[in-house]
This record gives sequence, structure tokens and C-alpha cells, in this order.
Amino acid sequence: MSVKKSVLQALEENRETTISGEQLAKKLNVSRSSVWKAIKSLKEEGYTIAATTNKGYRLETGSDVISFEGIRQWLGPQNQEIIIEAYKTIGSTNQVAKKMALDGAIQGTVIISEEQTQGRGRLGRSFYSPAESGIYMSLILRPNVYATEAVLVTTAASVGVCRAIKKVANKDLQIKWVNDIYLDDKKICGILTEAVTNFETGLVECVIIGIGLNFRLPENNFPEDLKEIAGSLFEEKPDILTRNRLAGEIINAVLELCEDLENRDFLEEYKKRSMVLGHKIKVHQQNNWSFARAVDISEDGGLIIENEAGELETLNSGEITIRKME
Ligand code: BT5
Repeated sequence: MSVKKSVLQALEENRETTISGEQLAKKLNVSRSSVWKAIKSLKEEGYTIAATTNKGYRLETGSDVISFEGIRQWLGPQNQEIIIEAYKTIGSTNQVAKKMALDGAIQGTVIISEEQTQGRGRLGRSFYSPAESGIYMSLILRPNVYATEAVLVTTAASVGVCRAIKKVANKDLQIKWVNDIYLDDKKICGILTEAVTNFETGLVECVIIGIGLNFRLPENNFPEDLKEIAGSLFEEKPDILTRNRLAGEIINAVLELCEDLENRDFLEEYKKRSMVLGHKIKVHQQNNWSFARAVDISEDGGLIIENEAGELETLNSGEITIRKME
């Protein structure tokens, strides 16, 4: 690990205390001037570091730059070895993760970025991903499921995100089938699951779970076309909770649920958080809109609806979009 990374790790792990340059140098077995250089370079990267003469260095409470070192301390013991690649800016974390998965990246690998220039939603839509206000990340999984069960991964991931947010922010979120997470009727998170399937066995070789979360309002608010739809977990940067911590907790929760997809316990929580069950909805599929009532969630995470003819139908495909009517 470079001196800079080691210094960052020490600062992240001791956010509440001031550590002297001498202590850092000793701990890392490097010279005091290398510590000083590392601090200077971290400041240039956007970390706000309080430096007190004779006392030393401390990350300011509000310093919230996404990094591997910042996330790792929040990972559970079972996740300490996972690989996390943190970027300042990237096209799309899903795109990079997909390539890495095809090149053999292991289960649990995470790609995370401060900003995406080509954030993607479903069906060719885009996901607005400005710097400093969101969490944009992709997890690589290698679950032993058939392609038909892959929608379960999205279901589990949605529950995982809600659980992590409940734990650290004590907020109760709602889920709109299949991949949107809402707070006060505004979408604050979208999930894009992409699977690579083995054509012969029908088994999924890998799944990329892309999670985009609006942590706080973007610097200049959302663009006009999103203002009505999009919201954020917090209006402003919270005092203590960092994006690194929330990202770590989301990784813990999602990996735990996806370890054991067969155990469908999380479906109950998914149903409780559902904002469409029992409601009239509009369904868009194959270029057509139709009306229906959302009735239940199937064992595989599909949406069971009662269609206009009064028949029950299960929607599974990622090609479907629904809108809540009442
Ligand atoms: C989604 O698609 O909501 C899935 C978004 C997944 C984004 C993550 S970020 C990390 C990873 N890397 C990627 O490139 N993608 C994933 P969909 O259900 O198709 O919703 C897209 C629609 O949501 C857009 O057409 C907008 O109406 C709206 N939207 C766009 N940006 C948004 C934002 N930041 N917050 C809330 N809504 C947004």
C-alpha cells in the first residue's frame, strides 16, 4: 500500500482523534516528510484535513470522499477481503464491472465512483450521476441461479439497500417493483441488474448489481426534467454519516442477502415495503400501455397482477415498466 493510502486509512479509522505527523510516521515506518507529502496530496484530492500545530492531523467531520480505505472499515468481518475499486469519475460502473466479471473478477468485487458520465438505467435510459452527492456502485456476484431467477437478485438488492438505510439513517423507504426505491414519493435510488447467462446450461455466470443512490441533493439541484421525479436521502450533507459508511453497509446487506437467495425470507420485507401492492397500476410492455391491479409478489420476485380481463398474470421481464395510478 502506498504511503498516501496508509495515511488515509489511519485518518479514516481515527476520525475522532488527531494524530501527530510523528505518530503517523512511526506507525507507517516512513519519514515525516513522506507523511506531509501524503497529507498535501490528499488535500489536493478533496479531503478536508484539519492540521493543528504540535498536535497533528484529523479528517474534518464533513470530509466525505469515496475511497476503499473509507469503506473498508464498515465492512463486516466476512467482507474484509473483497476487492473495491474506487474511481473519481467513470463512464458507468456497470460497464466496467461487466468487463471485469467477464475477465474473471471474483464474487463480491465492487466498482464505485464519485461521478458517472454515462450512468445507465434500464431500457437504454440514463441515470443522472453528478459528483459529490451520490453513491454509484456495481457489485459482481456469481450466484448459482437460473436466468429466470435473476430478477430475485434485484429484489434482494432492493431490500438490502432499504435495510442498510434503516440501520444508519433510521429512514423507512418504499420499493416500486422492481428496481426503484422511494422516499416521500420521490425516487432516491435505482438498481440496474445485468446478467451474463451460459447459453447451454441456462445458469447465470455472473450478475452485476448496479446501485445508484442520491445521498443528498446535487449542488445545483436536479435538472428540470428530474425535479418532479427524483429526491435524495438527505437534503444536505449530514453531520456524521458519510457516503463511505452507507456504501459499506449496503455492500454488507446486499452480499448477505445474495449469499442465500434460495431462502426467500426477504420477500416478506419486500412486500411490506412495496408501494404498488393493492394499487391500480399502468403497465408498459411491448410498446403497449394497459391497466391492472398489483396483487402480490411471486416466489421469484415477479409482480403478480390482475389484468383488465380479470386474469392473474406474473410480470418477470426486465422489459416492463409500471406506473402507480392511485
Ligand atoms: C434505474 O433505471 O433506475 C437504474 C439506475 C441504476 C444506476 C446505477 S448507478 C451504478 C450503476 N452504473 C450504471 O451505469 N447504472 C447503475 P430505470 O428504472 O430505467 O430509471 C431511469 C429513470 O430514472 C430515468 O429515465 C429518469 O426518469 C430517472 N432518473 C434518472 N436519474 C435519476 C436519479 N439520479 N435519481 C432518480 N431518478 C433518476
